[in-house]
Amino acid sequence: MTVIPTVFAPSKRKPATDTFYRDVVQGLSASQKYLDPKYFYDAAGDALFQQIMQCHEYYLTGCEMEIIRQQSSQIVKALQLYAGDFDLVELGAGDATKSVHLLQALIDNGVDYTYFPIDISANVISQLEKNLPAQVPGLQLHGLNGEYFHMLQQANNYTSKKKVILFMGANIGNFSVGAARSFCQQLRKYLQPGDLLLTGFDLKKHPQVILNAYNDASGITRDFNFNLLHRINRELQADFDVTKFEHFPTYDPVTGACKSYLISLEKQVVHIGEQQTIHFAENESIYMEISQKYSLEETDQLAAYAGFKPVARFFDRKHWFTDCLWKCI
Ligand code: AVJ
Repeated sequence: MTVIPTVFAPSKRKPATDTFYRDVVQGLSASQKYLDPKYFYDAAGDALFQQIMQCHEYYLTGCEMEIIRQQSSQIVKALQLYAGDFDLVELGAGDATKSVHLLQALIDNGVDYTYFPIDISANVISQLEKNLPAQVPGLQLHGLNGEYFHMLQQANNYTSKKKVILFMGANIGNFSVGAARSFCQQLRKYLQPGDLLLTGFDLKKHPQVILNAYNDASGITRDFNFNLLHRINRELQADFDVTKFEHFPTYDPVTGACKSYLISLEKQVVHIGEQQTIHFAENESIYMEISQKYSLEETDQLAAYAGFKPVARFFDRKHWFTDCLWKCI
């Protein structure tokens, strides 16, 4: 008879929950506690983020929407000029509310392309495959569900055309400047000379405008941050009491780093499952998220560092946001 030691017994957790658990425990055991903002986006977090995008303080979505709607024909011209014949790949497509305008403009201009939306959420990809062809008649679409770089490689099985990569919504802001450099450098390795990248950057502006965007009066951004604690309670059997934490956004106008923290309002203990006990001192912080803001020079420096050449820039009327078009060199 074989005795299987318990340590080798198959885990009852799903692998996704396993990584979530490990990341949360690692983050909350660090001397500066942190959580990874990618975990904001469960079903409740997705809904809260939709609400954030509707908040009047959260100007980013409106600014980029203005760019894509008002300047889609200029963007199409630039893509044709710099790429010629291409396919379109979108990193983190979401519900593609902004991209549809560009997709439509490309079709209106007779561009023959396939749209490859990449998203980590299987739900997002199946929704896009269901809804987009009706919204944009004539669209050729091939959804890719998985990690950005893995799916970029997959895309090569379906196209040998030049690629235009969309990375919109200021998602690059969720990287520190150093991490953004590594990300762009790695992205460049999956591309060929002549491929294009259109990236959305939130620009440096009056500090109060930025701070308000992450501290809306109705408290939706606060709830968006608290939701991650609720998610940890639900999925990892933890016992966070969100009333004992305060949402604390900060903005440094020199570095452009907009960082959000949750502050423990008292000395307290939080359990995660049966194994983990996390101690909080009064006023101790959890670093939740960075939303990095850039100057135009800083976007150019990032391009140069990672092997891209800036070829065009598109702005909203207020110049609060920019979509930068870079060419792989
Ligand atoms: C989705 C990363 C662009 O940083 O502005 C919005 C996320 N966090 N409000 C951002 C977010 C709080 C957003 N990004």
